[in-house]
Amino acid sequence: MFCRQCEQTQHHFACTTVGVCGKTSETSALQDTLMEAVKAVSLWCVAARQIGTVDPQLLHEANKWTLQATFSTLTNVNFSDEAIADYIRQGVDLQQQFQALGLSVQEPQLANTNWASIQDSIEELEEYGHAHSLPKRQAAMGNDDCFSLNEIGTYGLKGACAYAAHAYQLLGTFDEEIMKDIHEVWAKLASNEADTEGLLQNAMRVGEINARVLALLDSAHAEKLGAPEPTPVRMTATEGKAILVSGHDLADLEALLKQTEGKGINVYTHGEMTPAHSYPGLKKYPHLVGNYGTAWQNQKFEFAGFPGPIVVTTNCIQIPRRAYKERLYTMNEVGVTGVKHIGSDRDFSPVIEQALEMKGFPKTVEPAKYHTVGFNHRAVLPLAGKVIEAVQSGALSRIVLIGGCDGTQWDRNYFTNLAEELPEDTLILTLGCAKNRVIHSEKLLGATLANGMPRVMDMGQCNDSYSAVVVASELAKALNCGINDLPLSLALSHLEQKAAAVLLTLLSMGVKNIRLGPSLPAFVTPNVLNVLSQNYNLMPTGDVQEDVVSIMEGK
Ligand code: FS2
Ligand code: SF4
Repeated sequence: MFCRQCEQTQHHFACTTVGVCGKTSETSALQDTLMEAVKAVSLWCVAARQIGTVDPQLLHEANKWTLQATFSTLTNVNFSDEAIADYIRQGVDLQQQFQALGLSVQEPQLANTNWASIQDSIEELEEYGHAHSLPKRQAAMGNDDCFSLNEIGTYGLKGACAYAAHAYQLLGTFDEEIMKDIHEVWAKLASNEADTEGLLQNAMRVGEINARVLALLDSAHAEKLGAPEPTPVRMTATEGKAILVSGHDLADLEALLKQTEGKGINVYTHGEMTPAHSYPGLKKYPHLVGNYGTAWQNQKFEFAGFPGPIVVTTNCIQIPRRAYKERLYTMNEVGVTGVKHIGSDRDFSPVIEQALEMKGFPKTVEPAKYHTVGFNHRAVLPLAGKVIEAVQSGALSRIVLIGGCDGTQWDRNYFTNLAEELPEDTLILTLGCAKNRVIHSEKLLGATLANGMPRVMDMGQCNDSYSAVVVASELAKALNCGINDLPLSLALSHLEQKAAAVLLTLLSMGVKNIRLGPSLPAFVTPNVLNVLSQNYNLMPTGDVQEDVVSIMEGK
């Protein structure tokens, strides 16, 4: 195997024997095969749209499959060989339906791969992946810098597909323009052509596509569940039977809340699900009692200690311990061999039954602890006047956005230390799992600015990154300046491919001076990094004290 798609990759080089995430060489090879199938189907979709007369149902199925199959290959999503092989088989079926239309495609060799001959045996599907592993594709391109640009586009587009899959979950429909663009970019990434300029533009196009996907997701959330509003979330246990929900998918949580109504079961959020409490359509359920635990990387201990079943709707899942495997349920693109999977009908009966059989929490923890979520752009923008006044009067020196992923590495403490060392007249916005590096800080708990505004405002899941884009753009408009002239600094903690998509979105908007850490991606070559530093002043996180000084100087 050779996988380096995430920040935790072995020795910051690549996972070559087994993934740091637990992914086996077999699963990795199957995922390589699946990604080749995604590119092949994308080539057919591009050709089909060009003639414009293809059965809309076939395109709908291809859209859905593209997003879900791609999402299954993100870090910490699917460890089940059977599930990955099923996605490949569905892709073969789609490819055959397109082939039957007699279209002509851009990369005939890939699009016409005779998958049908290998699809019956999982070993052969795996063999195909080994034969098309990353080093082999890199050698075929023959230019490491171009391949690095291809990987940047690939991982960013994986993230964008995951966000688009979330939007589909909520809306049940696709934005055809977005899907057309996604398929065109996959088709471009299918090529071995060492086209530096084209691949760089392609990476920026991924960022631009992802901006539209995030906007769609943002409006889908608000349309279905109401505009998020600042809401204190109980972070301690309440006596009674319990179900824990992790991942990002709010439609799944809503379905579970409906099915558990009046059953005497309390529902808790975990990890990226915490911001769910800010949506009127979810917080109206009194049995959504609070949040349990912290970020995804602590799940092996936290899930083991939870006295009820656990549902993981999307990333990030870890290969479970025996201590809770029997009461773990996956959904959507998530999969682990031997773990029960809730189907697309969202029938939570087995989860509810198991929760009723278990004891739940023996008593309510007092005094309770709370954390406020819900500073979505809809809640922050009304404060813009106050923020601008504070900036102009000198009461607020700088806004620092700390966003992205969390993970196990000790050096992610950088983000906690940064937040704690920033002067007291700075406003800290958090987004994604990275919030966990800030919200548990005793030093920052309850801190306010001189004008009474909270010093730390959490804007939501990484899925809500659009909020940061809106707030920055609107503040720039109000102050009549460019985004890079705002008293705003960004520190991004990256791990997986959704973070790559968000980073490309910010770069495609021309945002400069982003600090990226705790280490730089293994797939960025020194030459490509030079280009990104020259064009965007993208820089690695460094020494906290020195970074605080630079940030406060606007560098
Ligand atoms: Fe966190 Fe993991 Fe949200 Fe990432 S739950 S690191 O995949 O998607 O952020
Ligand atoms: Fe390694 Fe990350 Fe790939 Fe898992 S997803 S195998 S940790 S690089």
